[in-house]
Amino acid sequence: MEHTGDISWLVRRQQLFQRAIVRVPSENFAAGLTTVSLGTPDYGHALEQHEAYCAVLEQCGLRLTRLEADQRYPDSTFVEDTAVLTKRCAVVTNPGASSRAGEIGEISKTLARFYSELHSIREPGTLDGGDVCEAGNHFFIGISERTNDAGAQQLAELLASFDYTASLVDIRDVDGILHLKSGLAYLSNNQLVLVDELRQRPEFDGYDLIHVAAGEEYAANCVNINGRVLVATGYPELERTLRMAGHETVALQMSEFQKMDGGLSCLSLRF
Ligand code: CIR
Repeated sequence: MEHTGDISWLVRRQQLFQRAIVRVPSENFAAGLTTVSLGTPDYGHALEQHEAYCAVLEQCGLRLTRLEADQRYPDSTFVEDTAVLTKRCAVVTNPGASSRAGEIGEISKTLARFYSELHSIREPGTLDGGDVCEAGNHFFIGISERTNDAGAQQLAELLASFDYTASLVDIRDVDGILHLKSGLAYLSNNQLVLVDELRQRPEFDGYDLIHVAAGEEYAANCVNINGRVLVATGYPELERTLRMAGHETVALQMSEFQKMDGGLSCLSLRF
């Protein structure tokens, strides 16, 4: 087939991503929430790193919807937390941090352009997209400081109505991870990347597990986009392991987002 730049035929065959929504960091990005003590992010560097991230998404074949920076919500560049996107439906979340609740307004409007099946998580449920790990037709939903039981149950029921399965993974006793996907990623072909503290969990039995070495935990939040695995720069063990498992990797500088508890997946909504 002649290459025209249109990859929709490939998407249909391989269930790949066509689009992503991103939001430029706002000038007051450093005023967002964080649990780590890695210093104050530099806004200029954050913009550069965000731009490099967007460029890689485009190189992976995605068409981007770039939302403007929104000063009202310093964490709003972490768009992943505001929705869960699947091939069959989209679910707007109810973010667990009150300072982030208003982020869903513009995301809902944006998603309405692309999805006819658009649903929402409602009070008393709270849910952050960072707690939802899609693994083919199955979804792992983390119960965390942000996602409560009610939110996780609502999502599991919504997903079931679209013929997806889900299992809940309580991570409230796992140190050092804000969201489930801070320590877990699904790549493809039954492969899960995960930090040591999650490796004994029965929920992951039956998957091929790729372990993240001690000291490289931040890199567990990697993303497979149309056959390329994006990983944070500076974690050579994981990159080597991924390559040995047959993956092409692309390393991206994430230092400024890491200072605000954000990883690679958090910066986009892919669909
Ligand atoms: C927050 O605490 O909500 C942001 N500073 C970081 C969110 C990271 N999002 C993610 O892991 N999905």
